[in-house]
Order: sequence, then C-alpha cells, then structure tokens
Amino acid sequence: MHDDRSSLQDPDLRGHGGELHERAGGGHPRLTTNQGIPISDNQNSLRNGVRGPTLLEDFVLREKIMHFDHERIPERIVHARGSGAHGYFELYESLAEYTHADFLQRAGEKTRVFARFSTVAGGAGSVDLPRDVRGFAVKFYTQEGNWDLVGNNIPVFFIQDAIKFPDLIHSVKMEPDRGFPQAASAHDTFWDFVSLMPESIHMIMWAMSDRAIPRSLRMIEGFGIHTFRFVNAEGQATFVKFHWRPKLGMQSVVWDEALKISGADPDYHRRDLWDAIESGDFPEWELGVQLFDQATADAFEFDVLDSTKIIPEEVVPLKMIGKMVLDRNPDNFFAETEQVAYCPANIVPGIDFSDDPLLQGRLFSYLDTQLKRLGGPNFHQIPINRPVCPMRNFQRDGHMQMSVPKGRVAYEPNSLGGGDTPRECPERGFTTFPRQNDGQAVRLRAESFADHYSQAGQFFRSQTETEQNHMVLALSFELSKVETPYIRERIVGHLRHVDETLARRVANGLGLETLPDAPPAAAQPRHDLPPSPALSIIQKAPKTIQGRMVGCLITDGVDAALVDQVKQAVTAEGAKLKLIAPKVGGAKAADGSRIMADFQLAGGPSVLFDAVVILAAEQGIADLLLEQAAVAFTHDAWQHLKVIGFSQPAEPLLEAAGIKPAMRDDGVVQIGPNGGADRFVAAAKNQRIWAREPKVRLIP
Ligand code: HDE
Repeated sequence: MHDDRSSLQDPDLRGHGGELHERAGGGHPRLTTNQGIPISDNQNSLRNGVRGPTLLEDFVLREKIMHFDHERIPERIVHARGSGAHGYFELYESLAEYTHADFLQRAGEKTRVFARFSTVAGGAGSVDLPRDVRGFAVKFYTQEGNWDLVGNNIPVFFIQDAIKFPDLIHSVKMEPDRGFPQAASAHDTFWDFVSLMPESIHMIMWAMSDRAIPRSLRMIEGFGIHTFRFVNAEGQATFVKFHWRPKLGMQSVVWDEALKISGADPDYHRRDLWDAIESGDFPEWELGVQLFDQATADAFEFDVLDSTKIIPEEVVPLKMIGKMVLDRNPDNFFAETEQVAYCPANIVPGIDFSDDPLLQGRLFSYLDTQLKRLGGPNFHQIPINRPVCPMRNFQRDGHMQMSVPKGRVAYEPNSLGGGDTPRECPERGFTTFPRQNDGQAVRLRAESFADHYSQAGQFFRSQTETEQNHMVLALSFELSKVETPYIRERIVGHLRHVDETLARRVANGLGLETLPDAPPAAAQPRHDLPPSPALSIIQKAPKTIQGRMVGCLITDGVDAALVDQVKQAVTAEGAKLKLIAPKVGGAKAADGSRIMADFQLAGGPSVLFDAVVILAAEQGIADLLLEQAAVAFTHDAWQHLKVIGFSQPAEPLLEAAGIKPAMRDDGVVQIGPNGGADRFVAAAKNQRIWAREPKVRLIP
C-alpha cells in the first residue's frame, strides 16, 4: 500500500489532514487518488446513465489508468532477470594496513548491503535456469558513500575490451530477425561471435561447466573479476581481487534437470532465495581478497589488467576479510530490486580502479544506462540507491527532484551560503591513486593479453572426470543447436588449443568425422600449467544437506511415524522436508490421521528437490503405478543421480521407473520402521551419486 502522508511536514496541515482522513468502513484507511482525494467507488467508472458512455471527466479512472500505462520502465539491457535481498557485511579484522576505506577499519563493524543476483542473456520474465553466467552485485551503504561491487559468479569475462561488449551481448540475445531464442546461448549468432573471438574461449570453459547451472543463488561464488586497488592512509597501493564464497558450498543441477526445472518452476532460484530468507535460513558468503603487489603482478605470464585471466588461489591465496548475511527480503520488488542502480564507478576512498580496459568501459556504461532506465539524473534519490551517510552538493533540479534544497546558493565557492554550505575536503575526500601513464594514444591490445588458451586448458584439466564429462556434454549440446556446420567446426578448432582430448571428445559428440584444423594462435598455448583444485566444484563440495530440500512422496496408508522419522533426520541436518501427494489435501495415514501435502504430484516433480524419499503404502501404490508423474518422479530422481529413500511397498514403483535391484547403488536406501532415515541422510550428504552417471547417460 502506498501511504505518503509523511511528506506533509507542516504539523498544522497534518492535523487538519488527520481529521479528514478518518478511517473508511471496517477500520481500513481510506482509498484515495494520488492527490489524496478520497475515492467513493473503485468498482465502477463514471458513466452517463447506467448503460451509457463513460465520462471523460472521471479523473479517478483516468489517473488510475494513466499510472498503470506507465508502470513499466525499460528493463536492464543485460542482467534483466534478477532477485535481490537486504543484509549486512561484517568485517572480521581491520584492513587498515592495506586500505583506509572507512568500513574496513574496525573488526566486527557491520555495513548494510543490498545484493542482486541475475542471469545475463534473458529478459526480465525469462526463466531462472538457462545455461548462463550469474550476476552477483552488492551495494555497500558505507559511512563514506556507496561502494558497489558489481561482479559475476565466474571470475573471468568473455572479452578484454569494453568496445566488444555490445557485439557480445547482441550475439547472445535473441536473434534480431526472429526474436528467439530467449535466454539461451545455444544458437548460431553466439557461437559465430565466439568462434571469431578467441579471447572468449577461457570464459566459454567456465560457461560450459556446471557453474552456469547453479542449484541455488545461495550456492554460487561471486567475483569482482577485475583487478582493483586498495590504498592505505600512507597512500600505498596494493592490488586486490574480490571473491565471494557461499557458506553452503557450491552446488549445481544437472543439465537435463535444468531443462525440466525451467518448465516446472521458472522462478526456481527466485523462490528458493525468497523462501530461505522468509524462513530465517539466511544465506551467507565470505568475502575473500587476493592481495598482491606490483612486483608480483609483473612476474605473472599473463596481465593482471586482462579480465580473461585468473590468478590461481594456489598462487595468491584468499584472505577472508568478512561475511555477508542476507537477512531481509525486499518489501517491494519494483521499488528495490528493479530500481536498484549498481555502478562499478561507485567507489569509496581507500579503494581504486585499475587500467583494465573492460573495467574502464564499465565506468561509463552503468551511469549512462540508469539515465535511460530510471528516466533522469536523480535516481540516486530513490530510497534503495540513497547513501546512508549525508549527501550534500550543489547539483540541482532535473526530472523527479525529490528533495527541497533551501537557500539562494547552488554553486561553490560562495560567500552567500554561510557556514552550512558544503566544501571540498582534501583530507578525507576521494583521491585517485597517482598511477603513472605515459603511453601514446593507440587502438592496440598489449602483447601481454595475447594468450587466450593456456588458462582455458588449465581450467579443463583442473576438473574431475565427472565435471569434464559435463563440459563435453554441454559443448556438444550447445553446438548441436548451431545450424551452421562451419561454426561448430571453428569452435572445435579452438578447442584443440585448449586440450586435444576435449576437442576430440566434442568432435565425437557432434559426429564430426575429421578433426578441424586449429586456427593460428596469437600466442603459443601452454599445456603444462598446474591444475588448480580450487576451480572444481566437486573437489570443494562440502558433505552436507544444509539448506537443501528433500521431497517425500506419500500415499494414503503411509506410516505417519515413518514420515516423522525422515522429517527429523532431514531437519536435524539443516535441510527441509517437503511432502508430495497425489492430492494437495494430503494423504490419510495408516493411523487415520491426515498428513497435509506441500505439493500435488504433478506440480512437485523430483527435479525440484535435492534428494527424494518415496513412502508409498500398499493402499496407495497401485494408483501411483498408473500415474506417469509418479513414475517420472522416481525415474528422474534416478537419472539426475539423486539419493532415493524408499519404503518397501514402493518397490514396484522403483521397478516401473527402471531401477532394477541389480543396478542399485549406495544412493538407493530402504527406509523402514527399523531405521534407514539416517543412512538416507548420510548418503544424501554426497549430494549426487556421480558414479551412476555412465549408467544413465551416453558420454562422448
Ligand atoms: Fe555489466 N552492465 N557490463 N558486467 N553488469 C550492466 O548496467 C557493461 C560486465 C554486471 O543487478 C548494465 O544497470 C559493459 C562485467 C552485473 O543491476 C550495463 C560491460 C561484469 C550487472 C552494463 C560489462 C558485469 C550488470 C545493464 C563491458 C562482471 C547487473 C543494467 C565493459 C564483473 C547489476 C545496468 C544489477 C549490468 C554494462 C561487463 C556484471 C548496460 C559495458 C565484466 C552483475 O550498464
């Protein structure tokens, strides 16, 4: 509800308004127009006679429809689909040695934040689980202004220079003549661009890994990508790269699951984040920094200004400096998540940019885009964008000016304004680190940016066998959607520089009879970079079901004590148990009690859960065998490598789903009155039974 009476500053006016604004019937506040005029009838427009034409003078109708007609603002050109939440950042220890940023000085200090996670390619109404990069943007409301860390869940980017960004985005978005595909990189124009842009190959490796299909926004890493600078009180600079690490660990879905979730629950990530925060299960990330000096930077074979490169953690370890906790959902999606305006140029004293040409371009783009999206230069006054510290300057007027500056003076220096008008502040004001630049004006890329393949190969070789299989499958899938054969072949040619085995396997996955030639490489790729275990999801996966969701399919006649046993075992580990039944009204347990369901079977497929339990009873199993949704529930759980708990009467359903006793593994656990729930939970902590995959999927 919109109630803006607080803007009536004058107490006399307010008193008068108060009397007039007595409550409407039933104790509700009165409904009014935007001018505060009470509305008598919100069901019928004003007409000339009960069956006559509507009168133009109906200002209530006109105002309401006019406002409605203008409800939409331009969606973000990229990252349009997003979900946000409020929270705080808490510093572990003072970083005064490296930076004089005010909010990084005092251990234990909390700073308010607003985070927004997003997909890149799709429109605002697109699904949550395309194969895509995720945006990870955080606004820190510090006492010395807003700092925006606008990053992604992948630490490298597709391009090295901002001038290529519109081309990259045009290639991945819907093709301009046909207006499809929506939110998908699996089409000709994207791969055409990539095949002609070798610098994107490293990022392609990440985008074809399971990082691009996360299980939950609560389970993604985040990266500032570019090299930034910390500057301390003595003016000494240290290079810094920012990393977010999720407390719940990283986890992804499998690709077939992503395809099905997109249909079953297009809001899968948005709902998951919202529900977790609503239930008090607050997502957390640690903020880590990689700190290094100029000499270290100079010693690398790659350039720290090149956003297509990482600094392996094994080379420069992460220092964890604090944690972010998201503990409050937005009150209003539009006002906050949609209107929040991030900008990498929002930086505070003590942090500074680097000359990364991608970052430099971003410093222009974000401010510019907000002018279009939010309609004018005063978007910083929208509550979600406002700094929490005082904000004073002599800018004035403009569209939608919300503040009412007083006095004659809107310039500086001035002598008419008196002592209250703001002045510049050399001691604490933002100063740019005096970096030395004495080059010529050229449109040239440095030689140090030339190696496009070595780290791509390092990434591939750092993955477990399972993860490598997924990359081969993803590349085969994406390129199979490309209609133009020579584009597929060009990509395989690039892959030969990354890793010859990878190239052969993808060629096999595409049914190519001969291996295409590799294109000339700007710099000879290295194939001996040591693997970095930190790049693998599986090698870092915690053994846990914390924050996960277990789906339990029940039927009439179910043993209520068994449901209880499973629920206790699951919730004791910090996961949630959701009940699925043929009818949403639930099931009648053997003891006559009614157990309410959270999902009706057709709306609760197993793709929505991390592990499943089937507590069918003899009474209900015959019906389930006739219901494809029940068979698919079980079969999908199996082929998505999930842990399946079942009670003995569910045996025929497992058989109907093709899970024959001889093929079962440690991930199929019988649960009965004598136990089994604990064994189920122990198995589910592995998250997936990766060893099952070759039994259910052909891997090239
Ligand atoms: Fe962005 N990007 N970007 N980007 N970006 C935008 O700003 C842009 C890049 C990222 O939740 C836009 O407010 C250029 C890298 C996120 O609201 C726009 C270049 C990274 C978000 C824009 C890049 C990002 C955006 C669109 C190449 C990871 C969403 C709407 C130089 C470090 C923030 C808007 C949110 C949004 C431009 C490259 C992350 C058009 C020109 C690299 C997370 O200004």
